[in-house]
Amino acid sequence: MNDSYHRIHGEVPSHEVEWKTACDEHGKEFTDIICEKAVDEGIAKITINRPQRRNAFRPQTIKELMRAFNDARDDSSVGVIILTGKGTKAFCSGGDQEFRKADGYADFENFGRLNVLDLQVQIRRLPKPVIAMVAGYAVGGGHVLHMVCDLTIAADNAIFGQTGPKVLTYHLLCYFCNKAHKKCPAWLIVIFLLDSVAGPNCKVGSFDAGYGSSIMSRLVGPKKAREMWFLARFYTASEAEKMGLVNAVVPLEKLEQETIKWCREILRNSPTAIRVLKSALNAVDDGHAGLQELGGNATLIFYGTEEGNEGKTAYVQRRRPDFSKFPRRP
Ligand code: S0N
Repeated sequence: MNDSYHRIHGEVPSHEVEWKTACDEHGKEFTDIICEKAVDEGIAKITINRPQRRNAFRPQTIKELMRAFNDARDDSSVGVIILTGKGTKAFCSGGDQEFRKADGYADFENFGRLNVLDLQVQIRRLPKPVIAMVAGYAVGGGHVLHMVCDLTIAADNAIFGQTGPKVLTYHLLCYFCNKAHKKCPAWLIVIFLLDSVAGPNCKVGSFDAGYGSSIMSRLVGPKKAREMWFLARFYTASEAEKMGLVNAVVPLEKLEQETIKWCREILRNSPTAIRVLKSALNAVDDGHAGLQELGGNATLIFYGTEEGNEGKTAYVQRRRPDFSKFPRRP
C-alpha cells in the first residue's frame, strides 16, 4: 500500500517496517487499542484505536493499554515502545467525557475510576524508552500521556494543550468571538455567566494536579506551565518544540518514518545504560519510588558480577563468603 492509500484512509503512512499484530499475554484480543510489534526490530507500537472519539480513553482503553505495556515490558525482544493514536486527527483527546461520572470514569462497571493515573506511573517506571508519536490533538489527559513518555516526535499538524479549567460555553464564547471579530453576542455572554454557576456537568475538562502539573513544570518551566494550565490555550507543534515540550517536529507523512529512525538509533545503544539512565533521570522527581527504581537497577547489575555471585555461592555451598579478592575501589 502506498502513502496516498494511507492518507485517503486517514492513517499515518508506514515505512519499511513489517508490523505484526500482537495480543496480550493471555492471548486476548483488544477492542480499544492495537498492539503491534515490528518483526525482527525490537519495536512495539501501541495505538489507541478510538478515532471516532479523537482517541479519547475510557477505563477499558486504559486497562488494555496497561496490558499492552506490560507485555512489551516483559518481552525481552522489545527495546523501545511507541505510543500513538489511530489516524491523523488526534493522538489522544483525554478522558472520554461520555463515561465521566461524579467519581471518575465508568464504563462496564458502575463505579468510577481514574485508572489513567496508574498508566502514567507504569510508563514512567517502565525500564524501556517510550516514545509518543503525535499527529493531531494531544489535549487534556492525552496531553499528559505524551508528557509522561520519554520522548515525543510530533507531526506538523499536532496541537498540544490542557483543556482543564475551561467550561463548555467558554469554548463556544471564544469560537463566536473569533468568528464575529471579537463582537460577542449578548446572549452568549448570558449563557456563559449561567454556565459559571450551572454545575459540574457543563465542564469539558478537569485538572491533573499530579504528573500533569509537576512533569509539565519540569519540561517547560514553572511560568510556562502556569500559562498552559491557567489559560488552557492550544499550541502548535512548532510552538511546542520551542517550549521543550517535544523533541522533533516533522511533516505528517514522515512521522512514523522519523519515529522509527529514532527507535533504531536507541536500539543500537546499550539497553542497560538506557535502563539506568531512564531511572536516574526520573529519580529526584519521583522521590522514594524513583530511588527504588534506580536502586533496583544497581542491584540487578550487582547480581551479574563475580562479587555479587560470591555471596550467593557461599550460601549455597554452606561456607563463609570470601570477599577479600574484590577491590575496594577509590
Ligand atoms: C480534541 C478536539 C479539540 C477535536 O476537535 P475536532 O477535530 O473539531 O473534533 P470534534 O468534532 O470535537 O470531536 C469528534 C468527535 O469526538 C468526540 N470527542 C472528542 N474528544 C472527546 C472526549 N475527550 N470525550 C468524549 N468524546 C470526545 C466528540 O464529541 C465528537 O463526537 P461526535 O462526532 O459524536 O460529535 C475536541 O474534540 C475537544 O475539545 N475534545 C475535548 C477535549 C478535552 O476537553 N479533553 C479533556 C478531558 N479530560 C481529561 O482528559 C481528564 C483526564 C483524566 O482522566 C484525569 C487525569 C488526572 C486527574 C484527573 C482526571 C479527570 O478526568 O478528572
